[in-house]
Amino acid sequence: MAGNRTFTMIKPDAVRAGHIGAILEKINAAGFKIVAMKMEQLSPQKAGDFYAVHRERPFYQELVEFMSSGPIVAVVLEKDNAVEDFRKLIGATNPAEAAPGTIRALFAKSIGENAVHGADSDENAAREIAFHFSQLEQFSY
Ligand code: IDP
Ligand code: MG
Repeated sequence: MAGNRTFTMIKPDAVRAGHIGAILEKINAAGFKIVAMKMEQLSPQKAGDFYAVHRERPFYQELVEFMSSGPIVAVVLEKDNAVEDFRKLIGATNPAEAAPGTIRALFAKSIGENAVHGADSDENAAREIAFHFSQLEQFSY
């Protein structure tokens, strides 16, 4: 039976560092199925819209500049309990606090340039998936 879905991005720091393959390998090894994927460079406008919930936070401008600074890889993942299990797989926002073996512990540079995004609820996952992918770009197999 199909599991539920979450949304991730491999962020510009990890793309620049050549970690796309290693991160996707960790994701597959943890039992997630890739059901949509694309590489793109977000405009500042699109990055700002994606992170609009953080508009009032002191790091918002820095976040928008960073997320539009180079290509990202947007990915939809399927697994039972996808959102919660993926947040466990990526670890804490700050890599200094991320559990050993998590994607951020392995690949993140700093609290801002932290290698991957992970949706934090089923509702946000659905919104973020629709933000990046049409129905035709999402697969079941
Ligand atoms: P999350 O990505 O673990 O869900 P959020 O609190 O939702 O963390 O923050 C969104 C993103 O904003 C983080 O992944 C990180 O790139 C950036 N960010 C969060 N806190 C800071 C900070 O204190 N300084 C700079 N960037 C930050
Ligand atoms: Mg978040």
